[in-house]
Amino acid sequence: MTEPVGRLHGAVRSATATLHRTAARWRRRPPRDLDLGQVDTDGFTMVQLLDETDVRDVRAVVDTVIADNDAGFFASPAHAWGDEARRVDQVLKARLAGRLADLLPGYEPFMVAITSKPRHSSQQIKFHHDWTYTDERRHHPVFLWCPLVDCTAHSGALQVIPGSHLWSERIRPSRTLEATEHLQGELEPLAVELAFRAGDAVAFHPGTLHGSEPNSSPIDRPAITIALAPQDAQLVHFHLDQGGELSGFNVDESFFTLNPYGQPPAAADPIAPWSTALTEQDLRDALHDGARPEEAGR
Ligand SMILES: O=C(O)CCC(=O)C(=O)O
Repeated sequence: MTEPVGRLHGAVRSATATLHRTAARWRRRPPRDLDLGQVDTDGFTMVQLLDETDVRDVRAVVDTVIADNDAGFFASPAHAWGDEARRVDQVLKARLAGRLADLLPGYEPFMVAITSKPRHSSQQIKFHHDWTYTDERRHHPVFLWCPLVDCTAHSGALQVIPGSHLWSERIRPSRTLEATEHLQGELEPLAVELAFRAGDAVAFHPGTLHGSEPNSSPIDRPAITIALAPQDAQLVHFHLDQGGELSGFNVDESFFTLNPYGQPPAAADPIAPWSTALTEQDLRDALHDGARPEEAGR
């Protein structure tokens, strides 16, 4: 077995073990402390992020935005970048600063986003990665997806694919067609369904594949995503254009709420990409090499 494939099998075995451990733990609330080691090995972990007062205050801010947006799925800044997305980002960063500093000392939130899936929404969010936000050869961000109501897969809770952050070290740029677009049938059986109480969060590596099912419940499912990076990490953005050219830029945190979503910055310091962009073939290779559920003993 080659070294990367061995590493992949190891990650899948470790994630499977975590799955069994975590499944038992989900009957209780997850811990208030974040197990960063588990994010490194398995790509995700659960954490009790917000208390009841936090949930109420965050919900009040989120409701001002989603009240006017009753589409089957609404994400800010992805569907509504600009001043409103920036306001929400700034207000929630300020409101949650204390809790985030306790949870992840040495990290700084660089984006707070809203994802809302109303009741009886048939909208599925296909499995995908998030972008590359820092030089992951040195350090990586941590994402926190936190629903503001209790939810399960049936009501649109996020699902993750354990260990998938280790499938490739290539850059994940903004692009027109996700590398995962044609692989949904292979990815879905690998996903873990998570159950959340309002204020619980899944902390994950942005390279961990994730998605969500329709919200078949009679209850709206508002959620926030908080992206944090080590304080000394330079934020970056990569874009793959229609011609297949990959460009890289140094950006600051305002880029993620103000810039038109998925577009390269109009003016920013260019940087040289340290790899080519992740491809569908990379993911097919990883799936072939050992991420199949039967090989993980599931
Ligand atoms: O909130 C959801 O249902 C999906 C969120 C998501 O996948 C994302 O923000 O990348």
